[in-house]
Amino acid sequence: MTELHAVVTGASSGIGAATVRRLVAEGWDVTAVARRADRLADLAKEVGCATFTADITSDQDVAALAAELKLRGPVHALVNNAGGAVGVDTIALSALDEWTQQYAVNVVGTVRVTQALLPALEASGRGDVVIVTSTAGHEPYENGAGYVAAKSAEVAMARTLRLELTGTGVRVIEIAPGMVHTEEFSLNRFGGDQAKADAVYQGIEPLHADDIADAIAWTLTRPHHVNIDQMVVRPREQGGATKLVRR
Ligand code: 8X3
Repeated sequence: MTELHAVVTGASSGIGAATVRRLVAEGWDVTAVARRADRLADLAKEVGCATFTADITSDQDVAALAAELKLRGPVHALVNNAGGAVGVDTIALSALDEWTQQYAVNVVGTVRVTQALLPALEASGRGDVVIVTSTAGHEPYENGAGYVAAKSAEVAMARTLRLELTGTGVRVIEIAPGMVHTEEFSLNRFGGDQAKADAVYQGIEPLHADDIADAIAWTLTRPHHVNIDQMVVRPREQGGATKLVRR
């Protein structure tokens, strides 16, 4: 069998980069996609993946990605990981552009890339669409409703897509991580305030990007008649979105 080809978005750091490393280590041919070309170049040098620089909120970039991938052959897995949170205000005080931005990246961006790559995934004869959502899509919490809402929409999108693709040979797999300590997630949420970002992870062992890459790789490597619909992964000390036990 020819090598399996995976495309990973949001691959320049965090869960995306960890997933690229993990899939390459497991023998996949991987195309890493992100906005930051310099980080992609470093990752390519480190692990030997292919890269494509694209912003998933751009129709033009994603069309170019699909065209490039068409030349490279079939796509067996798309890992929709790009996304993130912005802002920690209440609904009453939150900025509308933060809502728009979070919806544009997490929801519409994921739909855009999925639409563009579906023909290649179906043509592969054994496609997988992985959607990295969040526990925020399953359980609301205060001071982050723009993210909670966007992730809830992504969860709904994954469930709908699975129904629509049943019978096509394409699996739809949702991975919903709880608290994962990555270099940038909380930093972006807190608008670049490193001290506030660091405080999120104090007194608890959070998940690490590798833990989620491990979950993604596991779901992708089940026999193809097995669809892991949804996997919720939390740190042990996070019993729920609003229940954290710190040391
Ligand atoms: C990230 C998890 O708890 O910050 O998706 O919403 S949380």
